[in-house]
Amino acid sequence: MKNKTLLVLMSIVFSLLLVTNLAWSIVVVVPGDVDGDGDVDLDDLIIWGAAFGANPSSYNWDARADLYQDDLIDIYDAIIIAQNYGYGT
Ligand SMILES: [Ca+2]
Ligand SMILES: [Ca+2]
Repeated sequence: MKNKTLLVLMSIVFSLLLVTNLAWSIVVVVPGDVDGDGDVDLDDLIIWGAAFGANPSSYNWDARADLYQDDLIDIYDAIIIAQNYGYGT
């Protein structure tokens, strides 16, 4: 009985780890996917545009749009979107 409970608990933990890793992989595999919905389209470009010129202290800062990860939302982030535009649509 004790072993069965342990086995069930281990299965739950393993399943959670698997789901977490899959979710993380999706974010990593689609560069330019600002809103994290699995594609790179106009919605991503709109979020980038709303944050354009922002740094972390700006009112319109959106870390999701900082694809180049240099604490500035600029053309380099847009290039990543442009390079992958249409992916998954
Ligand atoms: Ca997207
Ligand atoms: Ca950036």
